[in-house]
Amino acid sequence: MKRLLILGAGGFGHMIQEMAGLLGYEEAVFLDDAVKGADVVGKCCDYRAFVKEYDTAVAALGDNGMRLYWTEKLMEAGYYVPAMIHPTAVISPSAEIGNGTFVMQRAVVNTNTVIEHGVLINSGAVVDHDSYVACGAHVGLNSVVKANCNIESRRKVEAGEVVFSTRRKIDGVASRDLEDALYAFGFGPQCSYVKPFGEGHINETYAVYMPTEEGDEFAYILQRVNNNVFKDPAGVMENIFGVTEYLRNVIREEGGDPDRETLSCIKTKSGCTYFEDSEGQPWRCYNYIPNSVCYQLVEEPEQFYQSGSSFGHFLKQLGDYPASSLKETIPDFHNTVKRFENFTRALKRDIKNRAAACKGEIAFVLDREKDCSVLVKQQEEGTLPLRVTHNDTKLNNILFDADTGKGLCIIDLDTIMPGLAANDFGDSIRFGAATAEEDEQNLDLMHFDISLYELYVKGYLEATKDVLTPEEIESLPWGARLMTLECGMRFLTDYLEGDTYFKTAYPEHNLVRARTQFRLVDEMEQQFEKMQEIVRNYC
Ligand code: ADP
Ligand code: GN1
Ligand code: MG
Repeated sequence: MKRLLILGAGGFGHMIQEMAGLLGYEEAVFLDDAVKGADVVGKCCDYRAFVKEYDTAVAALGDNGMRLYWTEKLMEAGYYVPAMIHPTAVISPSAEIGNGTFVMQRAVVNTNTVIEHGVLINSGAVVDHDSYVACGAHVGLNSVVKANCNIESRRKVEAGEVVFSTRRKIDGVASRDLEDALYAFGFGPQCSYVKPFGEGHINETYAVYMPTEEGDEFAYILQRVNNNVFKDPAGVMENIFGVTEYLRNVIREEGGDPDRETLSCIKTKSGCTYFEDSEGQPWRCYNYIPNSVCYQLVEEPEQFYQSGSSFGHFLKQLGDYPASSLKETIPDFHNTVKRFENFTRALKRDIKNRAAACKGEIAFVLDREKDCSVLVKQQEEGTLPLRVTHNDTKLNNILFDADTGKGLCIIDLDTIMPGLAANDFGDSIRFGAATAEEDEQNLDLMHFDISLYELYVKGYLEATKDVLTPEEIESLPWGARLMTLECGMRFLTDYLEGDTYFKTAYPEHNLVRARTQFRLVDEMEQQFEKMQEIVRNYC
């Protein structure tokens, strides 16, 4: 026979007695210190004496402290102390309800919510998803505990009250905007900590760590997109969502792993491709690709071959992507002629009076005005076709597989736009076929490494020689010269304009960067025939 011993014979105790009948108990009697009656079989302090006769017991006491105290006593004494859930209550299968907790008529406990022991969820109350109700709490009649709330032990949520989720302090969060972004993408309630990540010159990148059973795990990349540079963040995100969704299918057809071989973008909880913070700045989010490495400088020559192969493969994968659907996220991004014009305008204005400090660098650029139009002209004349290109093919925009060392995933897709293959090729050479980092101050350490150039050519042409036209192949060495000149010119322009575009760490930073680029251009010019010969050897 199913029997229940109920501690507390007050009004609430009698509700539980009624509920016991609905739940199939054939007998339900009370222990109470004050109330007498036929079904009051003893005082609360006699509870141990009944454990054989009534192996199941609950503490139906309205006072939160008393209910919790007696619930724990009953458990200690060896009673089975069930959760009492009214048949009209709705409990998510993923919710957890503790021992001796009461869930009354028409209460709702939603997905992933945890209710501890000795709690009372009263009639009509709603505890929404991912909330936590600690032991001995009382969620009152018709009250609402919204998603992601934390109700403390023994707290009384009044009848009809609405409890809103309060934000936790997340380690590493120093600004309200970062916190808002974490909550917008749904990481707020669980996130362990965040920290700055990456070495890009434009956006702000954070690593987001989430708890797992094995400890904290780097799970997401959260980025504040620089809307001084990208004026149409919705367009940027539309491009990235479009391209990555397309690439997933291509990769699947190739037998690859779409979760590792392209970026996986995450929408905000309200379904947007990015979140706009209180200052109007856009934030977006990707899954972190685990077991991947990113390099600032070629460490093993093989990496640069891999890089050529990956960027070449990327161009091919997007061969049939509808280029006209892409938004031009930065107009004239690699129009070297326009970049030259911007440079001369900045020079004329010289708003920071810095021109006097960089006469040699200025002359270097002015001497090369003619070069700036070499590729632009061929594109305008139709000799070089526009393709879907990446436009920022630095070595640190590829992730390598940590186990195999092979190129794994092309990242940083903000500048995916119609462009020239030579520019993608050239930007990789500019950054990777160099013996020092872009901002090396000692120019004696900065050289163009033609053997690295050759490795890249090999990897790139192995992947693309069957799709590129002979004119495009011929244009590749010019791409290297001009992307390097253009980048140096952009750094110098920004120096003259007072460092408004690229992030800088010290006042001469952009000038230092411009100098390394011009050193590379100079060496490429000297070895240009050899560069052309190498390309011809691999096609
Ligand atoms: P930026 O525009 O600042 O260059 P990136 O998108 O290139 O920003 O990201 C900065 C760095 O973060 C990259 O160089 C890479 O190390 C890392 N990174 C970015 N996205 C991912 C990802 N999905 N998985 C792993 N690492 C990533
Ligand atoms: C910028 O964002 P990041 O660091 O990958 C710049 C590139 C430059 C590069 C120079 C949108 O790239 O064009 O070549 O710095 N990106 C943008 O290191 O301007
Ligand atoms: Mg980058």
